[in-house]
Amino acid sequence: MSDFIFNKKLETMPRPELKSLQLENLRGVVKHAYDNVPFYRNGLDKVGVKPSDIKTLDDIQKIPFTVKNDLRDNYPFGLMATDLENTIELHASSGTTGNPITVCYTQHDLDVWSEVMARCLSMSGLTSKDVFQNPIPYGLFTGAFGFHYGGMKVGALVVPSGGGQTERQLQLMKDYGVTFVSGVASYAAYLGQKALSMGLEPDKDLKVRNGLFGAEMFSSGLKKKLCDTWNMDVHDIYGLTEMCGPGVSTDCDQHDGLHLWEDHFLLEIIDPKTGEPVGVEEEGEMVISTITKEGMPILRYRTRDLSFIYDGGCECGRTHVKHAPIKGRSDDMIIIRGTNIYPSQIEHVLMGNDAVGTNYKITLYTEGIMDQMKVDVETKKIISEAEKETLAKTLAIGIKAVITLGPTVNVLDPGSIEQTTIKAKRVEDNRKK
Ligand code: DLL
Repeated sequence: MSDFIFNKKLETMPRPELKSLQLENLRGVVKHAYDNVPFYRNGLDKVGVKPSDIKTLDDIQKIPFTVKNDLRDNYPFGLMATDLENTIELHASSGTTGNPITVCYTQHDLDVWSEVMARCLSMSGLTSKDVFQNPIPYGLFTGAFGFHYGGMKVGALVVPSGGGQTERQLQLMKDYGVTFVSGVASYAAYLGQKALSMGLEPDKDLKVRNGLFGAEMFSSGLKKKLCDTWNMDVHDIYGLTEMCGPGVSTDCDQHDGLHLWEDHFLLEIIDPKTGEPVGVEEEGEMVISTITKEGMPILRYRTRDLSFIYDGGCECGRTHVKHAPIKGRSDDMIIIRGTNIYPSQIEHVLMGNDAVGTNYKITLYTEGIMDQMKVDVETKKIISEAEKETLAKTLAIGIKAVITLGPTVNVLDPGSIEQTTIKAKRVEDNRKK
């Protein structure tokens, strides 16, 4: 397995040097935001903090948090720190409620994005020898462009196949001898399932041996299923529109935590209830600051994503901090009959079963006065009705053991649950409010 370090100097920089570079960048970005963005100037003035008060990395705690609504309230360009004239690309998240989160990049921002993506892709095995298919819709969503720029920087042959047309994607993969695939985790799973239904055996008929996926809940069970179906090494990439898009962190060949690029981002973990920092290895909400962004710097962004920071170094030689794979979003938590549940707990049970495919859906509904949960799940291969019944019982027991609540489980044939091309909608809440 290749684990080429794209930027050896910066990725393996001794920690004291890395921390001093991080502080220099933090001080620079706070001044840039204060001087150019009224939202940050007013926020800092309100708490009586001047950019010159940021003397240590811990001083970041003096800066107020930024939340999603701040971006929505300042839609579309109110948080820009440069003139639009200096920006050359715009991206936005889908924004199912309210204004879409919109970000603009200067040439410098695109250079940084390409650099961090090149690091993530190299860490996942991409080299200039690879044929790299990028099956993500090219558009406002950051996904496709981030991977594309990073792939070009590594020098791989990038196939910008875009979203959808799954059969064609597989045909191109075969024709071009594709060796590396990217994408949204659930779509990668769907590609594998579709290949099987077309009579293709991805592990034998295709040359894909490495994949880098993310953008949504990505449990270890789903990772394992992807590895097995494709006979490939699977890496996890994290990122969000507010920071740059994909490229904030990725796991190295140790597959034990994601390295976050500390020369460009600063990660804190807080207790989501109190806003206070939690200790190393303690789970909480990720708060991230961009520390080299020119166009739209974001300070202390409350991501709502739950994770924890690892203690200690990494065998791979990279010195940048590692965080655990995202457990879920604090706002993903379902409260049903007084029980708090994360969808990832259910995904974990489903993906741990060999007969189960990769697609599922959780529906919450009200029956009489009781809230209920239904889990629809596809099998990997077509099985008999009797086998489906047995599997449904096994899964219901497994789920109950984890969440203490027994859902109705419906086991369905492969391809029965609707597949979307960007992010999968895993939970539908139809409860009477
Ligand atoms: O999803 C950027 C991206 C594209 C990341 C492609 C990776 C690959 P947004 O649409 O703004 O940006 O959504 C960001 O998606 O706050 C997380 O809740 C979730 N997310 C992203 N990556 C992961 C991951 C892109 N690896 C939101 N594991 C984030 C779990 C993830 N959740």
